[in-house]
Amino acid sequence: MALPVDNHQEDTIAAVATAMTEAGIGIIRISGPDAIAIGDLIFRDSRMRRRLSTYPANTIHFGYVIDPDLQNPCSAESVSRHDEIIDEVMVSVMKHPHSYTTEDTVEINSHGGVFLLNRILQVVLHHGARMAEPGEFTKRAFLGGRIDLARAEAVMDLISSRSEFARKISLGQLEGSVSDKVQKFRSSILYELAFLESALDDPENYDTTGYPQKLDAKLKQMIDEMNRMLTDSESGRILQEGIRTVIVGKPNAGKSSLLNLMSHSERAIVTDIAGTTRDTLEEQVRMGDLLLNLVDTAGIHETEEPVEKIGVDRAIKAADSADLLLFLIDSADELSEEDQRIAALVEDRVGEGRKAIVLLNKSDLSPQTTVQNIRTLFPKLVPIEMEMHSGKKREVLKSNNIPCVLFSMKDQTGWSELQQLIAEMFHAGELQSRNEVFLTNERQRENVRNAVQSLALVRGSIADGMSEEFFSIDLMNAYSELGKILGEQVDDDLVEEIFSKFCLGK
Ligand SMILES: Nc1nc2c(ncn2[C@@H]2O[C@H](COP(=O)(O)OP(=O)(O)OP(=O)(O)O)[C@@H](O)[C@H]2O)c(=O)[nH]1
Ligand SMILES: [Mg+2]
Repeated sequence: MALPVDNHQEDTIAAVATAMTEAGIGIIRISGPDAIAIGDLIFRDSRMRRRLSTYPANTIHFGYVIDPDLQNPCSAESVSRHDEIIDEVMVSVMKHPHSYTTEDTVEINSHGGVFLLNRILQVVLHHGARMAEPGEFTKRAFLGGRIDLARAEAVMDLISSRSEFARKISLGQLEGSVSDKVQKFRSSILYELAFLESALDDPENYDTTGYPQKLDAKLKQMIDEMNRMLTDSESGRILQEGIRTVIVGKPNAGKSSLLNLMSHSERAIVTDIAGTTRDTLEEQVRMGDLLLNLVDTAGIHETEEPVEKIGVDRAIKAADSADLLLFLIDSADELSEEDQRIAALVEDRVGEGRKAIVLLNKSDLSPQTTVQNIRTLFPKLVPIEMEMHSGKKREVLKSNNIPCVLFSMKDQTGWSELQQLIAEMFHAGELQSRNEVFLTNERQRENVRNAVQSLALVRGSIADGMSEEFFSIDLMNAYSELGKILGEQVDDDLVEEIFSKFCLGK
């Protein structure tokens, strides 16, 4: 049941591995059985000699990429005057199995630029390579048995990571954190399977008294661990993809001002006219190590005006999909029915397990709405002391897990409290410092959920007092579900689908 080792890819693939834009350097990667031969045809050393096929593995050389004159082929010693020099380059030569793909690989470091890179790629393709598909280099590393599927997926996650947290967990997975953990579960299961098999084959020499209870305890522990991985990975997912943070409030509460403040931009139009924002507006912002997908919405209020109505519907829809709601209340205005309505919506979402923070905004102006008035919206509001990272203590109000912060865009009152609350709510620091193993995608989570289910079935059989031979099938199912995370026995279609999401040249 080893990983698929199918190292005999027939064709040689090539692609530009760096971004197709004007840049200092660019890399064209060639991998496959003819990589060295193709490199040999199109590379000349500093004295215009054809030498690439003689270079030892893991070496890098200065020279030229040429468009060879096939009518007058040049030998290892001769110099052809008809070859056209395309660029001055460095080439590196790697040989099977010690390369990224496990195949013979030649990498050409040329100057950057779309035209130049394409020109070199054309020469490479013209001399026997085929254009690589997205992710095909990494797919070959997987098929060559160098990395398992979880690690291959981590490569893609690492490339697309957009925050420090995402980078850390992808790198952890690339280095094997998920694979090792999954292997550990699998060896424990395999041990039990082997024991059961032996005990059934040779009942005289294996005493199974008390075994089901022991197995049950082990399975319980394993299930707990897997469930914790699933919960952590949900928080991990939010942190990795960005916390969907939706700003809600009645018209003029300061929602667009908050989006601008958090994104350090003038992205949203801000005026003192109620109803300025009519559509939802999204902006990705970084806050410390966190990534927020911030959504500004139209002020929620009763209206018959058709465009506004659509805007309000969109605001409510956005609130439904939020991980975090920021509810802005205008303290310079009296509390209104709209605030009541939005407060009810916020409480509903929190009841469903979402997070919310109330910001009593415009605290720099003379207050029409005070904390006392807020109690009519959130009756259980009580003051709590919050220890700030700076060591200072600050008072924040809280009602049923909804903190309420005195805020102002003008003098940035409450800004550090807001930042700290968000970080705490999403356990950012805790998750990062625990160095936990994160399942980084839905495919892996699904496999773990299935494994948990199969193990729970074994526990059910134990509880029902069934005999040992009934345990094996479900144990085996859990074992193979976990194997799928590593890429064992997965369908070709799934492999295709996973790698097709990669970028070209990786
Ligand atoms: N003094 C003061 N004015 C603020 C504060 N926040 C926002 N404002 C002002 O309040 C007005 C409305 O701000 P917006 O950000 O446009 O409010 P909004 O909630 O997006 O409004 P709509 O898009 O109409 O729903 C603007 O004139 C802002 O300058 C604040 O903390 N203090
Ligand atoms: Mg607005």
